[in-house]
Amino acid sequence: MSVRRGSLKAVLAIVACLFLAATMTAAKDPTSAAKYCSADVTKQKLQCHDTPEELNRSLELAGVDAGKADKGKEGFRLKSEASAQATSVIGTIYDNSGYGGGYLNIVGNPCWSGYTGFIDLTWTGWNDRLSSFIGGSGCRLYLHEHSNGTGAGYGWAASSSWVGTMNDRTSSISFSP
Ligand SMILES: [Ca+2]
Repeated sequence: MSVRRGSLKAVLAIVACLFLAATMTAAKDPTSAAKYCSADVTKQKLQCHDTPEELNRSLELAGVDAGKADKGKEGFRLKSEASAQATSVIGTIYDNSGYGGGYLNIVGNPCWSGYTGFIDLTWTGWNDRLSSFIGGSGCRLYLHEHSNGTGAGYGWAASSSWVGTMNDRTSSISFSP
């Protein structure tokens, strides 16, 4: 009996160690998992994947033309959208400068038809994270320090390989033609 208890304790100790190790690894690099994301501002829907290929495959399954979705530089359309105002990628924000690292495709109404847009980054996991961005679908971007479109700002710009003082500080973004 005591042998069994001893081995049970050992197993519990190993499980505890593994859990601790996993927690510590996650704390070191919170962005290591699911680096490639897409957020639809019209539906408040977010999806993230470990590789760009997985993200594109998932978008394809959802009816998105993934052929043009790579890096999100130009708008792709949701085939399932029956309305004239199909959503497309209105901007892509990147973890690193020079459009490097993980990225978030922001999907919304295209700006070339006169629409303006806004995204609060706090629900996407991309708060205080972006270092560069590229606009899409005729959109220029304006970065805000706070989630409600206030605080310090940067823009308007169609793209920026380095956002300077707004690096890792952006909490919401406005979109405009
Ligand atoms: Ca960053």
